[in-house]
Amino acid sequence: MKEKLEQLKAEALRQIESSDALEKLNEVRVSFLGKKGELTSVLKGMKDVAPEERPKVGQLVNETREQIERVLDEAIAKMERMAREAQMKAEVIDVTLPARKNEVGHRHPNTIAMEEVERIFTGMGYEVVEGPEIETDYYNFEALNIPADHPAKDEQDTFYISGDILLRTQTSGTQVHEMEKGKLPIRMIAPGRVFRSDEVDATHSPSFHQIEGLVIDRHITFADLKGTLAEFARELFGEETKVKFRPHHFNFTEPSAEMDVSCFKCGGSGCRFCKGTGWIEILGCGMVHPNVLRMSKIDPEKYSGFAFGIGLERIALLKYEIDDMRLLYENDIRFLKQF
Ligand code: 2NL
Repeated sequence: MKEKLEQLKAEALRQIESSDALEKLNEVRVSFLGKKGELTSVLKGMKDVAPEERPKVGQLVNETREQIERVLDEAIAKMERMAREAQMKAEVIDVTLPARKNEVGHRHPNTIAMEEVERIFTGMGYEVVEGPEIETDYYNFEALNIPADHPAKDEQDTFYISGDILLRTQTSGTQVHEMEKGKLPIRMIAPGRVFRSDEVDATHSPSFHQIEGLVIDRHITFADLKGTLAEFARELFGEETKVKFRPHHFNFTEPSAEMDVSCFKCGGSGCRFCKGTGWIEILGCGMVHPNVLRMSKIDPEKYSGFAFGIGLERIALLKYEIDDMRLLYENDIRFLKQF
């Protein structure tokens, strides 16, 4: 019996010794110490042992069990310690490595230009109002003195959604909504995306951005328009900037004009940038047509106003000397990073 136990112990220790994983050690525990294990079967053989020998043999069995258990526990503890050490080694952080750079993006050149224009006008006391990109024919055309069969509608032929619902071709609708509220005076700009059925080229896109402005109060004259837009041009392009107004036609304004600024590259002497003219066109403007005021329930005998429309992309292209509008929409990060 004693020999059998010695053998068992030796075999158990050998198996523990050669175990290279926690699961294997568990198997050893089950096969030697478990309910159906080797030691248990030795205990079952006690009935063949002489009664006076039994306490001694029992003690021996217990000692053997304790020894195997102790060795087993040590082996498990050692294995767990080694696993932990290996993990710590694998996860070691080299604090001397250079930090991973967090790439911070920046605003799109269109957004920079838009915010610059907004900054200038809010500085003059204007409110920034946003409106819907989907409008009815009334707000986009009718209310701006462009009747159903007017040729000006062809020029701005647009994307119709259904019936008289369309994608706005200008942000004027937002200003009409504001006039209809009946709260005067008005001093507002309406920035936003507009749509026109245009072919894509270096200066056209079916979707672009506009900033329109509207001022309505008593005694507003063309002098207010000139002073305001001249100040705007100086803030945007520099203190030296001169402005020039050329007569033009818009249905919604009378009189109407286009405003040029002196070329900020050559100062007006003529260069490649201004195509030798010394002037660069930047916006359309005029005194709000009495029909437009009347349709929005404003009495043209009591009130007058001026309005203007600026193509945002045009400003961004000029300011950043970009020669193709498509570059603004391709979103090539290498291009956009430059501004
Ligand atoms: C241009 C011309 C312009 C307006 C827009 C306007 C709006 C209302 C009443 C009267 Cl509610 N006028 N807007 C006036 C003149 C010119 O835009 O060439 N834009 C790029």
